[in-house]
Amino acid sequence: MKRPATTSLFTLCTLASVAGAADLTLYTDGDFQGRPLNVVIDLRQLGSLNFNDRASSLVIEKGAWVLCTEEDFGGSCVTLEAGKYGSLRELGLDDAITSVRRRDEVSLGVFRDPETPPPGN
Ligand SMILES: [Ca+2]
Repeated sequence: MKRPATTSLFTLCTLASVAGAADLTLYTDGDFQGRPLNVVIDLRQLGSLNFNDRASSLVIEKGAWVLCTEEDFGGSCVTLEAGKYGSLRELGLDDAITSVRRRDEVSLGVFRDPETPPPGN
């Protein structure tokens, strides 16, 4: 895909403006309405944030997130890529999300095959 050089400044500005923004935002109502919850780290219990079984729409800014119906990433889970999801009904997740985590482990400078057990075990 070709990208004109003139967009690079725009891209930089856009990146700067969203720096510190959430990677995942949950909304209590459909179409990004209601109370938002900004998520930047894995959350084992949305209930602790008064958000258990409440999310009805969401936006993923960065990465892919796994959304689960039970605590500790249990129950049935759905993985969503970056994008906007105005309704979670078709995914069977409307008012059902209880925990969320990133699909890909965030690692700083360490890359390993996911099939390889971590060293030291
Ligand atoms: Ca809801």
